[in-house]
Amino acid sequence: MAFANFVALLCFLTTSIFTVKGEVRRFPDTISFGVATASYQIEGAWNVSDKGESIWDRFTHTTGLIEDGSNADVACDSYHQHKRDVEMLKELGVDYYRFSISWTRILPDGFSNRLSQDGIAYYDTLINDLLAANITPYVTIYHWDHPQCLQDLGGWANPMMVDYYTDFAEVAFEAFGDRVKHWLTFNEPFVICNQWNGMTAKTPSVGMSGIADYLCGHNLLKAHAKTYHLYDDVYRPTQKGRIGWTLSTHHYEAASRSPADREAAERAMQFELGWFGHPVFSSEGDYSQILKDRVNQKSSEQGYPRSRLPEFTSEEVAYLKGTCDFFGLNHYTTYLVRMPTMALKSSKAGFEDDLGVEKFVDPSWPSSAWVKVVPWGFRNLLNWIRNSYNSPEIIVFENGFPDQGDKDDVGRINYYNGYMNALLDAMEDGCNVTAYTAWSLMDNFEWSMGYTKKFGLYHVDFNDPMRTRMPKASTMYYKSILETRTIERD
Ligand code: PNW
Repeated sequence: MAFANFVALLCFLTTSIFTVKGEVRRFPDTISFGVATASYQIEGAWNVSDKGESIWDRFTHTTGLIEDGSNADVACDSYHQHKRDVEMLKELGVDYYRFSISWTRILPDGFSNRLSQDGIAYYDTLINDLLAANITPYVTIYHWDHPQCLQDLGGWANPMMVDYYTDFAEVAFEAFGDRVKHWLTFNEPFVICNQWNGMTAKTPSVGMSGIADYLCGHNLLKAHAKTYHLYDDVYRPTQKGRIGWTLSTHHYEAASRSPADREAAERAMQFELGWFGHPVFSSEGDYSQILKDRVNQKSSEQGYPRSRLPEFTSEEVAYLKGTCDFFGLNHYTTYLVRMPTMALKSSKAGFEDDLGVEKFVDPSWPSSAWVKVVPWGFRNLLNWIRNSYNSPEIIVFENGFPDQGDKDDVGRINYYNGYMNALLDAMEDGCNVTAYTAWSLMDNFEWSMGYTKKFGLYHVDFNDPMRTRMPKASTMYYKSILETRTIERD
């Protein structure tokens, strides 16, 4: 028997002997646990007091593109029910609560010349109540929703957004930074730019994939870096907090061991996670060579005078590098990837065409809506981040499972059981994960899917004017993990 086979057999035998289904596994004391929400998805009160109109207000009210024709005018009504939200967080026993600030609630006109005292008071109360309950606030400054008036000026394609965004962030640091020590500039830059400015008609979007998406990404990276440096230079010395962002990604696994399929999987990782990850977390900085080369080559084949991916100057590369105090990650599901047998040539610009790989799923994977349950993909992804970006501290800011909202949510329990076991596996592999966040505290407005899909640990009755919240089976499951800091091996 070849030595390699012998070692493989030995590994297999040791894992089979020492890993027993049902065995109790303990999380290290260094990890903390939380849950997350986002302002537009839960707050409601879309036009109370002096709140301004946001792009999602406009989109849900005017386009008819939300699956069930709904909107988040009331949603979970957390603007009025936030005391109950804090009670639920206490019941669950979380260490922290990740929520986001609505730009138009605190800056009704989009600009920082006029603040809404009511808007600020709302977040003040929430933050104070959390701290009184010994729950640490984690604040996302921007979770997909910005003022409609700034969209009318071009949204993220307008370079002035860098300043407008930084002004907004500064108001947040000034107003809440005495108590908030954990900041995220952006939730999921990839989704913001890829879906909104590129791909679909399902979200407030300008279309023009392959152009608008890269412009958005470029401006958003600069807005992030400018805000990071502002915090670092001006606020950190006195407020002493931490700041980063959270990147979403699928895990992309090569469909076979062939070099071509491996190349395809790596390219898919570089296009999704690496688009925003490489400029900030890699030792070289800038967009990855793979992204630059592909978009450059495609652009020239299509007759563009320059790459559709804008370039950073060397000063900008240096300015962007290292602008996160941790690696924030949102993850839900996995794709298999293979290299197409024939290189596709499209005359039309497009992100997927630039990427040029085939993505598919294994039909045997359990699934619900777009989420395929593939816990090992999460483990491999965490290791990909460790290997690609010098073992950063990783904080998982979202992970969760959609269903129809049943209180007996066995599918969600199975999902968390699998993914939290995979998390522990990755930590045992050497990944430095310091916190894990379940999406979401409660059922809420699921963007273009309206209320047709639910991710909550708590059930919300959307027919009840009080938006009564009730625990589900998964509430108790997550609570017991947090209490015991253990999980059963799946
Ligand atoms: C997240 N994907 O978005 C958002 O941050 C939440 O607001 C949202 O409610 C949650 O996921 C559930 O959908 C994502 O396809 C949407 O990989 C799609 C993907 C990832 C994140």
